[in-house]
This record gives sequence, C-alpha cells and structure tokens, in this order.
Amino acid sequence: MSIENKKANFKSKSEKLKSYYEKYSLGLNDIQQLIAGISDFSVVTPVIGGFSSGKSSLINAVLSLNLMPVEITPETAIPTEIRYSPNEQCQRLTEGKWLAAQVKEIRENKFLYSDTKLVKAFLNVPFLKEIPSVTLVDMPGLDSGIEAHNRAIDDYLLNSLAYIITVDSEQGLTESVILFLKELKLLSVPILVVLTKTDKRSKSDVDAMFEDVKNKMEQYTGVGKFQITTASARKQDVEQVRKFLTEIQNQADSIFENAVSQKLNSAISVIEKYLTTRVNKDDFTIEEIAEKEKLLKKQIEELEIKIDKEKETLSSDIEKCITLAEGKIKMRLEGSTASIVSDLLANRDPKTQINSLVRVSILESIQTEITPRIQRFFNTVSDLSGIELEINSHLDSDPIKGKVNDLMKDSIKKVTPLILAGIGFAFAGPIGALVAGVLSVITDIFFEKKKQDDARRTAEEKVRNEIVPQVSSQAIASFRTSIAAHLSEIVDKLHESITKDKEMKEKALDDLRAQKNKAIEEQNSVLAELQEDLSQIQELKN
Ligand SMILES: Nc1nc2c(ncn2[C@@H]2O[C@H](COP(=O)(O)OP(=O)(O)O)[C@@H](O)[C@H]2O)c(=O)[nH]1
Ligand SMILES: [Mg+2]
Repeated sequence: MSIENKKANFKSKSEKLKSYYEKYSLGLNDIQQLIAGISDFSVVTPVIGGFSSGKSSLINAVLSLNLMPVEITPETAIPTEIRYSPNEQCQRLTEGKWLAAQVKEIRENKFLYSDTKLVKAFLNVPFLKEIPSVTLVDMPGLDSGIEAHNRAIDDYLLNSLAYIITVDSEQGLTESVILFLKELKLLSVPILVVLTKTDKRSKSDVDAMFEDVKNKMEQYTGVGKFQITTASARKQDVEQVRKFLTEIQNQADSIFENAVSQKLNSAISVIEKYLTTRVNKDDFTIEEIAEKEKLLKKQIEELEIKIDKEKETLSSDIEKCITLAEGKIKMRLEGSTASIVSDLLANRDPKTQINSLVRVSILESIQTEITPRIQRFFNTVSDLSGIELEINSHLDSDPIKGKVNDLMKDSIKKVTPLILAGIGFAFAGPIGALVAGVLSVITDIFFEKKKQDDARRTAEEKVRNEIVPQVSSQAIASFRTSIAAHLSEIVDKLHESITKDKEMKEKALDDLRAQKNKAIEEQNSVLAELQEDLSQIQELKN
C-alpha cells in the first residue's frame, strides 16, 4: 500500500472514530490532533555541513533546479524546507508570521536573516514527486558562528529523522562537523555523508579523502551507522544522494505507520474503556452504580496524593542528575582546554566549540540519567493507577502502561531540543562577553614579541579559572530552569492522561446511571447498539 493510501486509510479510521467520540460526547482534542498529524507527516532531512561545503549546490543538483542561492555569505543563509506539492507555493516566517514568498526571491536571496527565520518551498518538480514524504532542509553552515543559526540547527538536530552531511572533498572533516557528529552519535537515524565537489580533485585524491573521512566517521559515529558517497554538483553527479533519499522515502511508510498506529490505538482504547464499562456494568442496580462512583472518586483522590509524593522524589532525583551533568560539562571543557587555547591563540572565537561541548554533555545527561529517572517515575505512577483504580477485573487488561510509555518517549523527544536550544541561547550573552575579554587580553600579549609562551600560559589559566567554571555554572543554571519548566509540562501531561482515563470511567458510570433512570424498557435496544459500536470500533484496531 502506498503511503498516500495508508494516510487515507488512517484518516478514514480516525474520522470514523471521531464520530463515535462525538456520539458519546467525549473530548475531541486528541483525536483532532491525530487527524491533523496524519496529513502533515514528512521525514525531515536536513543537509548539514560547513559554510561553503556545497549544501545548496547539492540540493539544486538533486532537484535539477536552480532554487537555492549559492556562494552567499554565511550570515545570510536561512533554513529552507523543500517539499513536494502538486500546487507550488512558498512561505516565509517573518517576525512570527507566515507570509507568501516567491521562488525568485529565494533564488536571489532576498530575505534578511534578521527578520526571516524559516522559508518553506512546496514545489512540483519530478524528483520531489518521487519522494513526497521527505522534506529536504537547506541549512546555514555549521560554523557560521551566528548564535541564531546554532539555535536553528538545534531545532532540527533531534527532530529530524534522517541527515545528509556535506564534506568538501578539498577540505575533509572540519572541527565543527566533527563536533556535530559527536552529537549525532547519540541518535540512531539514517545518515548519508557526501564528499562534495569531486570534480575539483583527481580520482586518487578523492579516493584518499574518501578513506580518511570514512575512517574518521567510523571513529566518531560508529561502524555501520552511516553511508558515505561522493558527488559533484557541477557535473550533476548526484545519483547516490537521490538513491539515499529514495530509500528514506521507502522507509517513510513504516516510520509513519508506527507513529500513527500507536496514537490511533490509544485513542481507540479510551473509547473502548468507556463503552466496555457501560456494557459490563449494565446489570448493576442504580445503588450499586452510585457506590462504584463513590469508590472511584475516593481512589482518584488517593492517587493524586501518591502522585504528588512521587513528583517530589522525581525532583530530588533530577537535582542529583543536574549536579552530575555539571561535573560532565566541566570534565569535557577541561579535556578540551588545549583546543580552546589554540582557538584563542589563533584569535578565533571558541564559542562554537564550547557550545557544542556543553550540548553534548547535556544531551548525554538527558539520555543516560534523566530519561531513566523519568521513566521510573512514569512506571511507578502507572503502576499506582493500575492497582488503585481497578474497579473490575475485566477492565485491567489496561493499555495504560503502553500509552504512558509512548507518551514519555514522545515528550522527551520533543522537549530535548527545546532544552538544548535554551542552553545555547542562555550563555550567548555574558559568556560571549567573557570570551571576548579573554580574547583581547590574549591578543594583546600575543603580539608583543617573544611573549607567545606567556600568551599560551595566560590563555590556559583563563580557560581553566574563568571560562570553564563560568560556562559550566551558567549552562547548569539554564539547564536547571529549562528542565524544571519542561519536566512539569511532561508530568502534567502524564497526570492528564491518567486522569482522562479515570474520567472516562466516571463518565461511563454517570451516563449509565442516567440511562437506567431514563427507561429500563429501552435497555435492550440501547445495549445492542452499544455492542455493535464496540465491535465496529474494535475492527478499526491495527
Ligand atoms: N567545482 C565545483 N564547485 C562547487 C560544487 N558544489 C559547490 N561548488 C562551489 O562551492 C561554493 C559554495 O557552494 P554552496 O552550494 O553555496 O555551499 P553552501 O554554503 O554549503 O550552501 C560555490 O562557489 C559553488 O559554486 C561542485 O560540485 N563542483
Ligand atoms: Mg548555502
């Protein structure tokens, strides 16, 4: 089945499910979100590499289209999403609003980065038509050194499902790309490394560079974690890149299906629970129902208290993780003193390097320490809710655990780039000033003859005694704030999801009582209808 058919299929199932939600007056939020996400789905694939490494030229060659401006200065590059649509149209995000744009304006690099943060081009060109579920993104250079660009890259870093990395075959892997690779190592997604501009070098030089980059990639991201190929935009030699994108298109199917069927099944289980409660409690007397309702309310109150207690444990656990993360950042920065010093001595701003070291440390801490603790919290809470709220034995084939797990994975995945982006931003100001200060001290000493050893020593001291401690403490402060804000968001979501479940049971009981009071003689036909709806809904399951 093609992905379009799958989308249509999921959409019609979800629409059907929605009509049942409406029929029984259940909240429509989740199901509406599910439906919207189905039509918008795309595998976002950014093209990432150093400034002038040939990203835009590669995209143009792959599309056989003169779309992206080439040879532009790093600070004018704007992230541009390119995707297939039968109806061509472009948009730009300017001062928070989406405005119409023209292909010509993109090509002529008419927008200013200062006010336009993102461009989207929906195009009808033959190759894009072959990869309708993939969104290519032309990114600013990794080493543009512009803080806002770092943030743009962060936004795509963990949200992307595939990556193309361009490496100039005349340059090889640069420091900024290596730093990025270390971040990528922690994710597992398809990666294609492209050695660009091969027409500029002899075949043997290209071969040697290919081996070198391949070995380094294996070292930084791991064997088997990437594909590598060569390309020349000038000679239109980009077949391997097209092949990679076509492979992504083929996988898009299963990526999409996984994500959507999980959500659809969890929406089904909500209404399933509601209808099952009504059907199974049908032979209860009105008094029995009232009693069950009372019990349920009491159990919900008790559960709230227990969840609050678990929240406290979680925040003290997270505090410990933050302390550990601070140690990690310090260690990483200290371990890189020599390379920060060499940046300073060469009068280069070490901010990109520092930023990336901090990001890697934080990402590692989120993945290896914070996530497992949140996981434990989620498990404990879902256990509590399972035991405490068990009303009737045939209700506890409860899919809540699976749902809680998905919810957690989903939340962490969404929140991580936000946390990382927040950190890059927070230490741009004061740390930027600190680094600039150190730079000027160093260059002053450095340019006095015979004082180069002094300069090195001074630089080392400044890095150890000023930059490392200040960067770590500031990064940690913003990490702490950021994690607190996002964590409460995640926890609230969990809370909501558990409460929703219980509310569903409450509502079922309530509606049931109303139904009893209304007309006992209508019972049989109502029951038949409920049972029919239930079996219809169960047939929607994947
Ligand atoms: N000879 C040759 N030059 C290329 C090729 N690809 C890009 N370039 C040149 O490299 C420079 C930077 O390319 P561009 O696509 O703007 O790089 P970006 O900054 O990574 O988007 C431009 O002068 C391009 O003409 C190629 O395949 N062969
Ligand atoms: Mg470019």
